[in-house]
Order: sequence, then C-alpha cells, then structure tokens
Amino acid sequence: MRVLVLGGDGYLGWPTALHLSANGYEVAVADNYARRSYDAELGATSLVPIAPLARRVAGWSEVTGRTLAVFEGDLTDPVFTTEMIRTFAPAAIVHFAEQRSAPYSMIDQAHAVYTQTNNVIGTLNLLYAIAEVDPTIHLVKLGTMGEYGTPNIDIEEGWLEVSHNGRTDRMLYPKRPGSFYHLSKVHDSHNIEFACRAFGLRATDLNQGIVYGQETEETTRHPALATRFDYDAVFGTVLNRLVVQAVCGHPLTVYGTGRQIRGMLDIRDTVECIRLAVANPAEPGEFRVFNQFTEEFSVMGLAEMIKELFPRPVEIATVDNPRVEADEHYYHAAHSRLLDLGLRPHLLSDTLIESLFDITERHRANVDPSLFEPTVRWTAEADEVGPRATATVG
Ligand code: NAD
Ligand code: USQ
Repeated sequence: MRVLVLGGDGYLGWPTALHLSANGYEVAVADNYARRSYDAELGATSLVPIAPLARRVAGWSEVTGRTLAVFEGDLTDPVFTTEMIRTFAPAAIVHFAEQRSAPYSMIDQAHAVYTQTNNVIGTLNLLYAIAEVDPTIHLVKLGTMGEYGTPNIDIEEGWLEVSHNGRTDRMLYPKRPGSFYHLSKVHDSHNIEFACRAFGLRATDLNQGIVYGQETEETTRHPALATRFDYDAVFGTVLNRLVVQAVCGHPLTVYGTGRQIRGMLDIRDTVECIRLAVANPAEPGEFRVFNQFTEEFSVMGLAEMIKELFPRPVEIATVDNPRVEADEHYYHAAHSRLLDLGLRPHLLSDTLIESLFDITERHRANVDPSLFEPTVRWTAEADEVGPRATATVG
C-alpha cells in the first residue's frame, strides 16, 4: 500500500515516513523546505543537527534497503499537488505540511496572512486534487487540540450532540482557538468536512496535542535519520523547551500562572497513531475526528515534574504571559478512539528519564540561550524576531 507523507522533512513527518516504511508501506515524502527557511529567518536551529532530505533518504536506504520517493514542491501550487498525487497514486495521504507555530503566526500581519494562506490554500488544493485524481484516497490530516480552545464544557472528539429549543442535531464541535495558526486548522477542518459531504472524500482529522521527544525506533538507527528538536521561543514546544532550559541551568520559563492545561504525547505515540489511522481508514464520505493525546498536564505541572526528576537543581520562573490565553480553566477532553484502535501510550515521566535529558545533555553545546526569551506578543503591533533581535538579547 502506498502512502504519501506531506511535510515529510519536518519534525513529525520525517519519523512518520520512516515508521510507515518500516511497517511495510511504500512511502513517498513531499516538502517545500519552508521549515528550514523559518530557521534562517529566526536565527534559530534544531538542537540536534539534521541532515538534508536527500541524505536522510539515502541513510534509510543504507540501513534498511528500503527506498523513499521524494517530491519537492509547494502544496499552494495546485499543478504540483495534483501531478504528485497522479504520479505516486497513493492509497492514503498523511498531511503534516503546514506552518505550525502559534507565535510565528502572531508576529505581525504578514506572518498571519502567510500562515493562513499556506495552510488553508494548501489543504484546499489537496482536497481538489484528491477529488480529481482518486476520491477513494484516505486523507489523514493533522489538526490540533488547540482548535477547541478551553471551553467550560467537556471536549468531545470532533462532534457534539446539541439540543436546542426542543430539537437535537450532531454538529461539528464549536471551536474557539487562541492564535491565527490554530484558527487555520479550524478553517481546514471545516473545509475537509465539507469536501467529505460534497465530493464523497474520506478523511481522518487528528486533533493532536503537544508533542515532546526526539527519538523513535527508526530515527535512532543512524545519525542521518535524526529528526529536528526545537527549543526557541517561536517553534520550540513547551516541554522540549523546559527540558533544554533545565539542562542549561536556565530558569524554566512558565508563562503566566502556569495553570494552563494541555493534552500531550510522546513522538513515538504520534508515529504509531498515524500508522493506526492509515491501517483503519475512514469510510467513503466520512469525516471522522480523533483527539490524539495521551496525558494532560498544566505547564506548572510539567515544570515541577522536571524539577523533581532532573538530577541537578532547577529553578522555575514565572514570566509575563506573552500570549492571550486562559490560565484558569476547566479542561476535560475525550481521547478514547485511538486507544480503542490499540494505541499503547508512553508516559512522560518515563521518557524524561529514559531519553529526553540525555538527548539534551549530548547536544548541549549547540544551545543558544538567547532563544529562550519569548519574543512574540499577542498584539496587533509587529514583533521583532530573527537575527537582529537575537543579537540584542544578553
Ligand atoms: P514542521 O514545521 O517541523 O513540519 C512541517 C513540514 O511541512 C516542514 O518540513 C515544512 O517545510 C513543510 N511545509 C510547510 N508548508 C508547506 C507547503 N505549503 N508545501 C509543502 N511543504 C510544506 O512541523 P511538525 O511539528 O512536524 O508538525 C507537523 C504537523 O503536525 C503540522 O500540521 C502541525 O500543525 C501538526 N501538529 C504538530 C504538533 C507538535 O507539537 N509539533 C502538535 C499538534 C499538531
Ligand atoms: N508555554 C510556557 N512557556 C514556554 C512555552 C510555552 O508556559 O516557554 C505555554 C504556552 O503559553 C501555552 C503552552 O505552554 O500555554 C503550550 O505552548 P506550546 O508552544 O508548547 O504549544 P502551542 O503554541 O499550542 O503549539 C504546539 C505546536 C502546534 C500544535 C499545538 C498542539 O507548535 O503545532 O498544534 O502545540 S495544541 O496545543 O494541543 O493545540
């Protein structure tokens, strides 16, 4: 069975491509290298060095004898997107290929417009290409738990039974996210649901929580197979950032009270969730939603866990929250559908001790501490980011 992984050069797309290939799928990866260019723009780099895509693909072939096809291009180009699907003829497409940082989308007007254009138009082109080339292709799309925001009721898996004035209907769960990036995912979800109804497509929207970790069974087989690990204030996600800060003896940057609660998962569970979704496709015309996370933590809870488990002293600092978000809120989100398919989750407390501290210690010399300071505020004024701003810190 052929699977096309869009965004296959990224943090999650690359290890997912390897995991699918290791499990017997014939895999192609596609990317426009936008993520590598954001590094140049922001003056940041992955903590763990990553090889160019061609070297990664050659490394996988050397280690396993398996080949990965590569398509270089941009999903916002409809001709590229349609021809790629026609050429590779996949049975499933896993779509990671979006601008995925909330702070990046909030830098200024241009970054908000870029984020929504890249994400919404790329996905729309993909929906049309699937409908034109082969509507039986199963689309597995990465959404995000942040689409829901933090409502004062339980979060369901995508849909909600609503009773109003004596009548009842099953409706898409109401969304109230916290950045223009997260909003782009809401727009995608609505467009995909409509394409399932209108064109008879089949899709799984994976509302994924925050991912942590850097190693999977496949990426550790050769240094050229390593995936990226971001700790800067724009692309670094919270747990990965706090671990690097602990290792460097920098106070952990907890924004606001730290009582914000988020769903999280290990990168090894991400790749397995994708395999499970591909192996168990949606029905024709079905738009199904899985909430893809395994444990819930408050940000302060994460900082306290690191302080408890890390072998050296750790200081926790609360800093002014650069974001507009609730830090006192109800949070209870359903997430049983991937467990029902057979997911066996890893636990954060184990991953911290078994690998995360060690990975960070090994690459500590690459850390630029100026990248710990938050640079993007949730205002309409433009923020200064990138090499110029970095040079003035410290
Ligand atoms: P990433 O930025 O590392 O990877 C995305 C890849 O897509 C990059 O290699 C980028 O170059 C490519 N890309 C972007 N726009 C493209 C376009 N128009 N055409 C072709 N390629 C394009 O991000 P990631 O952390 O691997 O996340 C992958 C997906 O998972 C994203 O959609 C993200 O929203 C979602 N997600 C990530 C997390 C997380 O914690 N990392 C959590 C929930 C959901
Ligand atoms: N936070 C801190 N200190 C930090 C960094 C972040 O307290 O140094 C806080 C933030 O204020 C926020 C929480 O930690 O309350 C999570 O922030 P994050 O940057 O780890 O996550 P987020 O911006 O939501 O985005 C990340 C990924 C995105 C994905 C999302 C999943 O970058 O691609 O969609 O996690 S979710 O949060 O479930 O929507």
